[in-house]
Amino acid sequence: MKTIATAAAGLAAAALTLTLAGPANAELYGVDDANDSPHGSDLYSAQIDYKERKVVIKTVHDNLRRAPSSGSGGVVFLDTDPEDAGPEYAFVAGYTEGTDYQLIEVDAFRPETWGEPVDGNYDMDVNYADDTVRFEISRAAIDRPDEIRVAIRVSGPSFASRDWLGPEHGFTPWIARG
Ligand SMILES: [Ca+2]
Ligand SMILES: [Ca+2]
Ligand SMILES: [Ca+2]
Repeated sequence: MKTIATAAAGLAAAALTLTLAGPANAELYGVDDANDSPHGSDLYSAQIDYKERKVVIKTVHDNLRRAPSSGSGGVVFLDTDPEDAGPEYAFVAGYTEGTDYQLIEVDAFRPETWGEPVDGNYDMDVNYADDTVRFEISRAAIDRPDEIRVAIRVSGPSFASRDWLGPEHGFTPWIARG
């Protein structure tokens, strides 16, 4: 599984979906993003793996640094309910040393709609050597959806450094639970 995941991340194709054999039958979705931001947070690719009990998201960036002055951070929006327009949750995080992260309930992309922190298990790790960020969100924390889709926005300190995965407010296809 590790081999397949690594191969998926390395492909230059715009998007691909792999259905892995095995009892878990996990669906792993990988997508690349252009070198389209001048900032070190520039998103290069994302991989979403909806496992049986958790969602694992891994993002690859240009150059992540520990220094808070680099200002790198991002928001992973989770759409868990197709009946209700827009995302239901947002994982809001700083990617520099000493910054925090939080999974919150949202009604839309606009921060004015962002609500309370979620009561549940989630975690984030930044790897500065690999320039990657790994998110883990327990399925229970997001009300156990059958499918999810994800939109990701990263940025540095300035608005000009904002970089979306694909188009602005663009979601991945729906990804079924493994
Ligand atoms: Ca990018
Ligand atoms: Ca929704
Ligand atoms: Ca982009």
